[in-house]
Amino acid sequence: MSTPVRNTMKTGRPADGPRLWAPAAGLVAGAAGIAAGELTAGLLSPLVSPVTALGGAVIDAVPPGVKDVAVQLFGTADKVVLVASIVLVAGFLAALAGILERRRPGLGLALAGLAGVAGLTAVVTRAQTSPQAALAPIVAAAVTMVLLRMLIRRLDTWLPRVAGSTHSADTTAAGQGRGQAPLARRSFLNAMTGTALAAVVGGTVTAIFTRATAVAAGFRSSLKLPAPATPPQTVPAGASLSLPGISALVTPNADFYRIDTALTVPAIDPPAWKLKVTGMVEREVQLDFAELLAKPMTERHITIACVSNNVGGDLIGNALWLGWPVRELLAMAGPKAGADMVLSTSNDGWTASTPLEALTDDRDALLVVGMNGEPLPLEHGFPVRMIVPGLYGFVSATKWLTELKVTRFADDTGYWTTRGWSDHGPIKTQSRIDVPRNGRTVQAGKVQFGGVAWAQHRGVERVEVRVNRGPWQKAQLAGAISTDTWYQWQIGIDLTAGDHKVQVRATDASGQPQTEDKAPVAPDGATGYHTISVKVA
Ligand SMILES: Nc1nc2c(c(=O)[nH]1)N[C@H]1C(S)=C(S)[C@@H](COP(=O)(O)O)O[C@H]1N2
Ligand SMILES: [Mo]
Repeated sequence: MSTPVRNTMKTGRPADGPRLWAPAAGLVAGAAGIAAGELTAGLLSPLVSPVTALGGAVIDAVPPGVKDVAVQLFGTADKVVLVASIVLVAGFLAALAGILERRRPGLGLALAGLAGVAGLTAVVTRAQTSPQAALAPIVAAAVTMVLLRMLIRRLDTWLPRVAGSTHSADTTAAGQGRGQAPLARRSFLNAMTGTALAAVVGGTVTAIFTRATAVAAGFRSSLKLPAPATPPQTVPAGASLSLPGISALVTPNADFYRIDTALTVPAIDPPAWKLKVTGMVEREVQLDFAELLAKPMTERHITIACVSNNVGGDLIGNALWLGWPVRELLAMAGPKAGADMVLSTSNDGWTASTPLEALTDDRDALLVVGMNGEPLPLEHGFPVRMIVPGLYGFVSATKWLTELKVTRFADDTGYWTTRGWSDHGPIKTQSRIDVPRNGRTVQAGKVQFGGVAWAQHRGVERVEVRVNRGPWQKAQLAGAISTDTWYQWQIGIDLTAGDHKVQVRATDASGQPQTEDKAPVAPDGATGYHTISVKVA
């Protein structure tokens, strides 16, 4: 019993001999947490990770004067300096969390939680953010907290904590701890090694993952889109109705639905990109990115939709696409007689079968490089994708496009067709009620209903609404940008108190109304009327 007491007198508290273990535990826990968060972001939202979001937030917050000084001081290394500073601050906070957690269980966790909230705030306020991007800072904070708690608990077992600064009070506890010291020590050190290893492995995998994305993102942000060579498409003044809650006529990139089979967003450097036209052609043609950008571009609003869009669903969006008509490229190659399909291939191997005719007729099937005035976002197919008016995405909208093979439906099959979906995919006439939302309670009197309707490349002639299967009432149909886009519609209907079922249907320009028969999304698109319930109070 005398040894620990003597130690106490000589060197201070026995428990804090290796004072550095607590901050070290904080550091490895924080590193592993950040690695987990960055890896999550690498998988789900490569454009917005907690670290890059915090960096972006710092850049935005710094006054221009300071920015100039930083650029002058560090030159092009300014970003490296910024990331290094973030790592330093994070390291300091993690070490501090270790110390605090050792002092008082929960205190270090609170600090880690606060850092997580800061990361979350940075992530959700970035322009390129997405709902799934919010997961990364949450994962980072949660992993840090769990590991920190675990490590400090083991440290406490090995070297029991000392309350306050009085030495004698803890002698007994320290003595007890020393009884199990070798075991407890090994348990702590093993956990430290394991955590540090996880952090290194996670960090390395993330770095490999995100490097290519960062390069592609860099090319994208420095890309200057060519101006369209054809006159801009006019948007009629009446195309946008001023009904609160109705879908925007043009969907912002950040809100545009995303559907693909890519676990990670393919990262392509434009200088390395090539598009090949192969198969049943007079001559194979190759096009690189610079050549494509030099072609006369067309800019068109086109509403694309996913075949998996349920009636009333939101897997549909309207954007302004900038691109070169596919028919021009196919004309260079010269499709041979007998060909009836173009199998387009993505950089990641995904394929779509598009009727040759849809790519050679006068519709605006485009090799797209721009979306709503910006270079194509990475997740929407950067640097080049295909957009074809009137066809579901699975048979036309190939992202990260690399090859067009002119072929025959009899000889080749697209990715989803081999999995039970149709080989052709014209978009079915559909309509959707945006306001009021399903299940809402509204005031008795005139209730405003509104939404969107589409029959791409055919056009919508009429939209009607009915209440409780009563007579169809004609809605006001907004002017269209073109038949290739959706239309907004609106109608005011007098409703009395009670529960009401409200339905909408569209009729295309050929006079064909959409069918009431319900069909599932597979194999070629859902049918039926979008039906909502409203409670009138
Ligand atoms: N390379 C590739 N392109 C693809 C897909 C895919 O899985 N991989 N999915 C298609 C489907 S099913 C649809 S609906 C559209 C969606 O395009 P978006 O994500 O830009 O909205 O992309 C199409 N292009
Ligand atoms: Mo789709």
